[in-house]
Amino acid sequence: MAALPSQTGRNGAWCGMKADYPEIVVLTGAGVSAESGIATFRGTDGLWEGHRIEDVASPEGFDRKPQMVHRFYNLRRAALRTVQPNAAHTALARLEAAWPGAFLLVTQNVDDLHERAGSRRLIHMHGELRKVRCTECSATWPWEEETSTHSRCPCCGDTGTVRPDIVWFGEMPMEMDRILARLATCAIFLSIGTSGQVYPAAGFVDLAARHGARTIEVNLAGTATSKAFHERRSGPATEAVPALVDELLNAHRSH
Ligand code: BJW
Repeated sequence: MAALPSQTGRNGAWCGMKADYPEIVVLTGAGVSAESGIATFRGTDGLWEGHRIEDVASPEGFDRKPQMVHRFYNLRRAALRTVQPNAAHTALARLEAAWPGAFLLVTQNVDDLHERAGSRRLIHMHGELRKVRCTECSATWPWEEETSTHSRCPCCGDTGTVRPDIVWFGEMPMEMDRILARLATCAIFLSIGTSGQVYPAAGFVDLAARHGARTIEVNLAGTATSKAFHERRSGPATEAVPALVDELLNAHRSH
């Protein structure tokens, strides 16, 4: 296994230490939940759970066939109840709890496995399966039941229908200002289980590196953005992430 960043960085004893308490930003994608049994997006057949991704993950797809999109997300919301966080989710929660510096977990995932593992400082940049948004007033609501074209916003009554609180293609991801600010100040940027094919998340590594962060990718395979990282760890997230977290915490303790 490659050693943790030991090169002298522009700001500290080991690259990745901009301050006394180095700040970490972690980006996760579908690969972190794959071993919990949630399908990733980009398989070899170009279909995602039997659907073309643009049919179920775009505002145009929802306008064309709202009932189909509701059904698709209802199934995924129900499936969430059958899965559990895995060792990668747990390790990231452990890192957050033990790390003395600032920490932010940015997930592209719409499942709630990070929260269930104990993560608290996180942003769901592509939304959440267990929430809906009113098409009228944009209020968001926790939602456990099935949704349909007949579901109504609790505050708009008869006028407001609901849609999944999910960021579809062409829509602005959530909390971008906060994410960009943290990418500019972090000392360590970890990217775990994402193919690097969807922007703006795929561009985070460049932003973090440009601001001086040490960047590390964890993935089963090479990705569209692998070359942009200082370091790569190959392997399943349930093995590679706990090992990396141990290294980070040990490196910190020995300072
Ligand atoms: C493992 C593993 C294991 C497996 N262990 N690893 C042309 C050029 C550039 C950009 C664009 C373009 N045309 C359009 C765009 C923009 C567009 C985009 O990026 N399109 C690309 C397809 C080209 N992006 C957008 O529209 C975004 N909005 C936007 O850009 O707004 C404008 C703007 C923003 C900011 C600043 C300025 C302007 C919105 C994107 C919304 C994405 N939504 C989705 C669906 C919603 C969620 C849902 O319904 O579930 O989000 S798409 C889908 O892809 C989902 C994911 O979050 C996202 C990323 O996928 P992810 O997580 O990387 O999964 P996979 O399957 O791709 O990869 C899994 C990885 O895990 C693989 O690498 C495996 O090897 C690995 N793995 N098992 C470790 N056990």
